[in-house]
Formats: sequence, structure tokens, C-alpha cells
Amino acid sequence: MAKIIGDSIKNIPWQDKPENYIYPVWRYDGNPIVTRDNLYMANSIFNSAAVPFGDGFAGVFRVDMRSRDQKIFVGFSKDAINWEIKDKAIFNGYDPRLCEIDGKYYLTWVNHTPHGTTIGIAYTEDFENWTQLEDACYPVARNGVLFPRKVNGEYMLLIRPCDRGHTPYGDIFLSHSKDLTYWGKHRFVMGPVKNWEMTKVGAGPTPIETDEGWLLFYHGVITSCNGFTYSMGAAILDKDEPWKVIHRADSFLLAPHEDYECFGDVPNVVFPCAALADADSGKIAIYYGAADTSIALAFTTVDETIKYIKDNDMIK
Ligand code: BMA
Repeated sequence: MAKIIGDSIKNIPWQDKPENYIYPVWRYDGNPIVTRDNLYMANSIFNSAAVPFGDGFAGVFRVDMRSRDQKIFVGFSKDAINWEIKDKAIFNGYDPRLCEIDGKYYLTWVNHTPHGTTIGIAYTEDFENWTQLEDACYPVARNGVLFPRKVNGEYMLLIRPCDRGHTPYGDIFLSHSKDLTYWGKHRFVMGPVKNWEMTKVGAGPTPIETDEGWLLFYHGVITSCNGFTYSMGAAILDKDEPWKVIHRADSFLLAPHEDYECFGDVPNVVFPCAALADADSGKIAIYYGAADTSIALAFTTVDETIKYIKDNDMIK
């Protein structure tokens, strides 16, 4: 039995796996859980993140407005399924992630600069007052994802620089910092290798610590004659040297097969940005953006996911 190392989340959203369903990740039957109807003037709400907060949950939401400005909003929920989104944006930008480190909630997001996108970092203790830190790197980068604790005394951030000399592009790197301001010791983590993720990869939710290493869900993109298709994959990173990939599934865990994942502003997108993981039960609830239009929820357990990764391991 694999174990999650972390907090217990008693009221984690959950539905048992449907009978006769053979894959390790299954969808919530009330999907999508958040749509444009949740906020006035929203064109779409997707690629968003949630954490336990108080006796419920708090979230940061990517909202593309009816003007098509990209903004980040805060929301709250008692059950992590029904969300109330506040009507004032906190930052411009997109694809937010949330990570609790030592009682502070860190937001990382794709921050627009005049010179391209980079990784913005800000923190809050109450989801009302935010302190913005220096951007983590110079442009162009996306998919900045913090680890939930220091590793060997240093903060760790996964980043997806968006240029390796040709396009399309996208490899995951890891950077170290002692103070969340100065980042260095950049390490390559993984690039696209297999069919379903042949074009680019990017980190998804905050990595989940397990006794086998860091469980990383990520998105991978394939290019077909019809454009990009975004699916979710998973890998296990070394506990002490998390830039080392020790297991990695050669096949996706979730791909756009349902209508709300296949039809929308950008068709065929499953884009995971957050996961709630309950250390007591091993249950994991994954939030993902569906077709750049709405937010959906899927479930797995640490055992099922790790077994699938090892059964289909591309790292020999
Ligand atoms: C990526 C990002 C994501 C988006 C995806 C599919 O490059 O912009 O926010 O979900 O494309 O459009």
C-alpha cells in the first residue's frame, strides 16, 4: 500500500469508482462543477486550483472575461464542489496553482509582462490580502508549480520554459530557492517522449508527497491533423532529488473523451491544476480545466495511480 505523506482532509469530495470501470482515474458524475454561470461577465472559468481552508476550501480561478481579459478570482466552498466566486479579480494572468507551505498559501500563475509570460508568485493567509513577490524567472515561461515543503532546506519550483529553439515546445524544469526570490540550480526534469504527449508537457497540481516519492500529475499534448489534444499523465519524482523521474506512465490517465472536455472554446483539453489528497484514506480529488471552458473533477487513489504508473512504466 502506497501512503500519502501529509494532512488528512476529512471532507475531501468523493465518489466511489463506478462498477466495472477499469481505469485508475474516474470522473465526478456531476461534471462540470464550475461554469461561466458562476460569475457575472465571465466568458469561461477553467484551469483553477483549490486547497483546504478553515472548515471548508478556498480556490483561485482562471476567468477569461467577456472582454477576453484573463483574470484570477478567489472563491470559497464548503464541500469543494459548489463554489462561490468573489466578484473582484486579484491578479491578471492565467492558470493559477495553489500550494500551502508552513501556513501560508502561495499562488503561482502565468503573469503577463510586456515581454511575454512568466511565473508570478504571491502569498496570502486569509485569501483577502495578498503579497506579491518577484516573478520567478524572466519570460517566456508557464506552468509554475511549487512543492509543498522545502526539500533539503530549499523551496522547489517546477517551471515550463517555453523555448528550446523550435516550436512547439515545452519541457519541465525545476529551480531551487532559499527565499522564494532568488531562483537557481535549474535542473531538467522531463520532456515530451511518447505519442500522447509528443508535443509538450507541463506540471499540473502541487506534487503530492508519498512514501514512494513525489506524485506528479501533469499535462501532455499531442498534435494531430486537428490541432492539440491535452491529456493528463503521471510520474513519480525522487523524494530528495525531485528532478529525477523514477517512474513515469507511458500512457495517459485521463484524456478528453466526454462532451464537456471535447467541446468548448478550445476543444479536446483536460488540464489538471490542483489535487486534494487525504493522507488517511489515500483518496485524491483532481481539478482540471475542460476544453478551456469549465472546471471538472475526477477521483483516484494513491494506490491505483501508483500501480498504473508502475504497470505502464516508461522508465526501465
Ligand atoms: C495552454 C494554456 C492553457 C490552455 C491550453 C489549451 O497553452 O494556455 O491555459 O488550457 O493551452 O488551450
